[in-house]
Amino acid sequence: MSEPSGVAGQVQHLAGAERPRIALLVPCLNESLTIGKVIDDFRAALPEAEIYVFDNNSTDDTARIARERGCVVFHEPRPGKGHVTQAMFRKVQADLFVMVDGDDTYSARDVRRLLEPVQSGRADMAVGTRLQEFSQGSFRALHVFGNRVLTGIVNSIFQSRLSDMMSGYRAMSRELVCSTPVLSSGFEVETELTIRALEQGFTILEVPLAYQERPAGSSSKLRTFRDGLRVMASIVNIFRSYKPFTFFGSIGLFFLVVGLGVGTVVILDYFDDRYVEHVPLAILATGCMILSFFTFGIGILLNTINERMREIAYTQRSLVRGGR
Ligand SMILES: Nc1nc2c(ncn2[C@@H]2O[C@H](COP(=O)(O)OP(=O)(O)OP(=O)(O)O)[C@@H](O)[C@H]2O)c(=O)[nH]1
Ligand SMILES: [Mg+2]
Repeated sequence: MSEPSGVAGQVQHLAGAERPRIALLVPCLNESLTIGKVIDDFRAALPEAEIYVFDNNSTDDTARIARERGCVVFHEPRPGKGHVTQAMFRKVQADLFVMVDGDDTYSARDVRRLLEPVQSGRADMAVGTRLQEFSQGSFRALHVFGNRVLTGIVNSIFQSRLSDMMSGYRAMSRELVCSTPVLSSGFEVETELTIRALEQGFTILEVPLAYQERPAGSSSKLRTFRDGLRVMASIVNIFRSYKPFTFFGSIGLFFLVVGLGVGTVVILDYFDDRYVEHVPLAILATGCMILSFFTFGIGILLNTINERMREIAYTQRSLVRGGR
């Protein structure tokens, strides 16, 4: 993983603050069965944090229960965990952020262990990973498999060594929250957050934690195939826009290899009797070579634009570190 680019600034930032403001962010859709316990547990474990519950058109008592317990409740009209995360990043001001699901699957007892790397400046994002320790029934087998496959793809594209990219329990620095754009609308948001943080050179640290199953009567909002496909699509989109040379270069390489292979047949054909008999192959080879140059060109062009954008992002991050 890359050098902790934001850490020096973060250490300085926190050192200057008497007590960092901590925000606990809880996305909720119909979690009335568990939200009360989640709030009570986190209030006991982290009394200095302000708790924000983000509700999306819940049809049960989630919002009322949270309000009665003195939490700040925001209502987000656009459905989806991604939309809710966008609202969280826009509306809440703090020095340290902790995101946790409202379904009581993550333990409040682990919160300080999760916060510590970010608070001390060792990491910009600490992710509570679940795949080392989880109870029977807390995960559907297909989810474990899908998570491992998708995390593996991201690791190979971004040269990272993550084990659970989709965890909903994470601590983040103010700098990361202020400089990471969130554009996804649904469950692909955790993948997006992870990839964008990696791409910007933020340090991600994984903290293995326990994961327990939802209590009886509480239901998951995750739809295996639909949400799995959305995560896959968002990986492809982010890969294309953040690593354009690798993305378009791979396509260009494919056309180059096919063009050279087919072209060799055509050239040998020509040297045989000074006449090209396989005209369709000649057209195919020419087409492949043109497409290859095209895609390589697009890759180089987008890569150059990306470099410029990175320079702008770097300046913006300096501003985020400097001002409050
Ligand atoms: N506000 C809001 N919260 C949501 C929405 N979808 C899910 N959530 C919340 O996001 C958290 C994670 O959703 P879950 O359904 O538990 O998804 P998951 O943890 O990935 O999947 P499971 O392992 O099946 O629990 C829960 O607190 C949900 O209430 C949404 O559309 N709006
Ligand atoms: Mg859950």
